[in-house]
Amino acid sequence: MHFAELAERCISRCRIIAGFSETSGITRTFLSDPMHACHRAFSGWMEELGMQVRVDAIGNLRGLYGGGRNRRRLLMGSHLDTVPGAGAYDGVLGVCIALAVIDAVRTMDLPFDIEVLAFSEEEGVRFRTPFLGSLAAIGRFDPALLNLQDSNGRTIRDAIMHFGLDPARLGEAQIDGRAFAYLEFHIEQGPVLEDARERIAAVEAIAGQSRLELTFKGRASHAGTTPMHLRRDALSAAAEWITHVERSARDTDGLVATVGRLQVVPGTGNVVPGEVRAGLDVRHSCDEIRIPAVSEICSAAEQIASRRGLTVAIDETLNQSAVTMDEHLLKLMERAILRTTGVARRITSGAGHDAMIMAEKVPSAMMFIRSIGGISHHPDESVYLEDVEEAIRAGALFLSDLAEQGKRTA
Ligand code: HGY
Ligand code: MN
Ligand code: MN
Repeated sequence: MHFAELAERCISRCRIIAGFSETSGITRTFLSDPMHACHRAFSGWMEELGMQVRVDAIGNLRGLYGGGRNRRRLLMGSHLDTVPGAGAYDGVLGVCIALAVIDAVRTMDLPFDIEVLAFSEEEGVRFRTPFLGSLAAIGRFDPALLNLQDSNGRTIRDAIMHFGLDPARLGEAQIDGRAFAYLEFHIEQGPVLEDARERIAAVEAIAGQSRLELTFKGRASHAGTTPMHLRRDALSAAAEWITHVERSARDTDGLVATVGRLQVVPGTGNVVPGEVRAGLDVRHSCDEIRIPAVSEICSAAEQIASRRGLTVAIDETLNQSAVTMDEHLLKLMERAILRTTGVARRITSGAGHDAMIMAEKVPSAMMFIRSIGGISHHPDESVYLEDVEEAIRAGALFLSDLAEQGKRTA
């Protein structure tokens, strides 16, 4: 099949998967029911390639190409879960391109097997903890997480069992010493390639990220009878703090900070809010800037709360260091991209990816595909067919170079 046809098939498959959703838009969270249909579709496409397919205990869908001879393994993959109101390409396109690249190299005599991992949970939406799939794949899934509850009071353990999987077998999800590299294709989710009018790029680093839950506690009271000077308004405190967060990020070069989730209790118009739960997301490519920025933002929350007679509880749910991709694989990736498009750019990812987790265990590389308008985490997220075609072409070149190297060093 030509690269153009493979690219067309990738995009039509992303549209099919987009239809498996918990909502009228695109929302597919960790081990939700639509994930079954998603698995059925991808299992069929993997089986068409002669892959052995299984679902591990954390719900990663895994296809093994060329397996059975106990050879070294190239891992490729991305995630199948989405944010609420997502686009059709974040994560899913990466799994589709991985299968398309395998299809493109089927006639090659590869000296290694390929395992495609379609991760069950990268966004961290349902249980507010990201990367559950890739953490289990590298053996860093903390069993204590099994007791985390979602907004309906269901635990991760419940979700795993409800999906028909066995939490006692989480250890089997771990990759073994046969894995020698991990490759992830992903949309850029930002404006850099669009601005440079380039199609694909090699990712050299992924920004570190902190995620925290802050709970401002004041006192709920009657909106009509409580004078302003006697209030302990949790939402006014949070609002003052949120403007501080924005100012602090604007004043720090390269820092992004977002309060994307706010829960107001009791959340009705005629009651002064007694409690506010806020989700904070802070990122920077340099940990030495991100970590002090997080502590400054947290002390600001404490000062604002105490000045207003409130308390604030702060729970850090993620402190993920910035990660650089493997230099050797990066050079190979640049070569493949240069031979495909004539230009080869290195780019830092502001978005987090499973590659930053896999890189703890195995040399990892990422290829970005241009996001039209830089739009992502939005229904208007889209890609150009020609860019997907170039990504598959460059991916096939990357694999053939990797194979050549493998034969030389065998
Ligand atoms: O939020 C992120 O960085 C990614 O989309 N999970
Ligand atoms: Mn995402
Ligand atoms: Mn993603």
